Amino acid sequence: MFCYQCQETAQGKGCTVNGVCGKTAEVAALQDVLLAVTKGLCAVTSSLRNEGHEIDRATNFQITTNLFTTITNANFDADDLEARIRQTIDLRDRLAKACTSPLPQKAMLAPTSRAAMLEEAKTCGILATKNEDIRSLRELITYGLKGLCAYTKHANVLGKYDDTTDAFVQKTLATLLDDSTSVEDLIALAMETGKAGVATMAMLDTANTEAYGNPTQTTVSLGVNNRPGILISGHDLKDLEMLLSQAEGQGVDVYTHCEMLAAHSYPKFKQYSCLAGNYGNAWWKQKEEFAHFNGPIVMTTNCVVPPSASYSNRLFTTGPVAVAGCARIPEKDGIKDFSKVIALAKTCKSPDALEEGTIQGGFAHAQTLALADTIIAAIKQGAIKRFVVMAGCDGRQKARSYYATFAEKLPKDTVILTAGCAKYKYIKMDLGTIGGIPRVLDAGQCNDSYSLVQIALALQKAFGLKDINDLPVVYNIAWYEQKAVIVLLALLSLGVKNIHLGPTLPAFLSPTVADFLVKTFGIASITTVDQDLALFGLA
Ligand code: FSO
Ligand code: SF4
Repeated sequence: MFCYQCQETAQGKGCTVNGVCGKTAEVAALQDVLLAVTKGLCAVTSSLRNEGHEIDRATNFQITTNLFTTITNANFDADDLEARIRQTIDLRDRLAKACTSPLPQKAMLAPTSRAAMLEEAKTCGILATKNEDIRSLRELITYGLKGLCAYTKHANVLGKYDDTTDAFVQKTLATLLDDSTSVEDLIALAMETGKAGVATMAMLDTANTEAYGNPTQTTVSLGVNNRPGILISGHDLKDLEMLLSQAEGQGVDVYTHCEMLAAHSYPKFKQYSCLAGNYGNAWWKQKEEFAHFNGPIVMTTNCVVPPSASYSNRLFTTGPVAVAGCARIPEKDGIKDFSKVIALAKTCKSPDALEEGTIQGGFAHAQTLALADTIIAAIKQGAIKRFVVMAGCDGRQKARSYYATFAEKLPKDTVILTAGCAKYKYIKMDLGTIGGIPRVLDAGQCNDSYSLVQIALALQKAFGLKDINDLPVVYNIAWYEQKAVIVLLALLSLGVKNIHLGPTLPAFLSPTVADFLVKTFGIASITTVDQDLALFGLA
């Protein structure tokens, strides 16, 4: 196997035996094949569009979900992946019958058995591209599209679609099969991917806020009650809504985990009395923390970690997530039935308390902009000197303690803007307030980084600045998996410069591609907390 799509890749180079994430070589190979046959399907859909045919939404959704399935920490189930490969080949072959243009040979891989799939993986993985710059750009684009597809899927289940972006995603994936595409063309495609990422995050923001209202400032409990509980994790708000509506009045509480924390701030979810607090910390602590939860756990998206025996019989997966041996919640006509989860919860002890106290959330664009007058006045008076965007992901590596120390050492006249699970490094610290405004403004999930852009654009307008980079904002972003890649490409497409990225730069950037990003956008890696504070003028 070879995989280097996430920040925790082995030795900062690539996982070659087993994934640091827990992915086996077999699962890695099947993910490579799934990606390859999905690109083939995209070559067919793109040719059909060129020939004037329409592609139906079920096909777009299959492609979107396939990409989401191969994201880090989503799918560890070889049988599920094999089934998806078969479905994709069937769909491709059915559609290809109507296609009159010649299709590249690489688009038509057709392994028919598990063994043939594993054999095929040897020819269609990352290292099949020999030129390291082409490989680097192909992977940068692929990872950006994986992140984009994750956000598309969330919007789709809430009834929002963007056929233009779906067509772009498919044409781009098909282009990645074409060996005549130059480095320059691929760089342009990476930038286009960023633009498509902005459109997708805007669509998801509309989907979420139309369905559940605009998040408002909210205090979330970290403690537990004495009723049995269900823990729900991942990013899928539609799954949460279905679970809450089915669990209400059943004598059980529903707790959020990791990225699902953001749900507490939506008006619609506040109406459910069974929605209790947030349990635990960022995804990478789940093995230790889920053992103490005592009740069922539902993973709606990444990040799932292969479970230990102490709770694997309480772990349920759904959507793109799958773990071999764990129960799955299927979907039928848009509905998911959580009755087995609720029934199991009723037989379980209430959760063991991990911590007490509360945290604050809900500072997506509408809530933060409702405070715009106070914020602008504080900037003018010098009470707020700088905003520091610390969005992104958390992870296992010890080097990430940098972000806790960085947040702690920031001058008291700075405000942290955050989104994503990166916040777990500092959201529980008491960093105080400025004129009543918390010094950590949490916009929500990683996709809600879109809110941070909206806030920056509103401040740019309020201060009459020509360039978004003239704002008193610094970007110190932590990345882990591929949703962070689309957020990064989206920020670049909006012209944001000098983003610092850590704890390490992506292994998939070749020296030439890294150099391009450094020279064009001023991207830099982190150093030490003190050096970086000095560099940002925050010492
Ligand atoms: Fe975190 Fe995982 Fe939201 Fe990621 S839970 S790491 S960037 O999936 O998507 O922030
Ligand atoms: Fe390794 Fe990350 Fe790939 Fe898992 S997702 S195999 S940890 S690079």
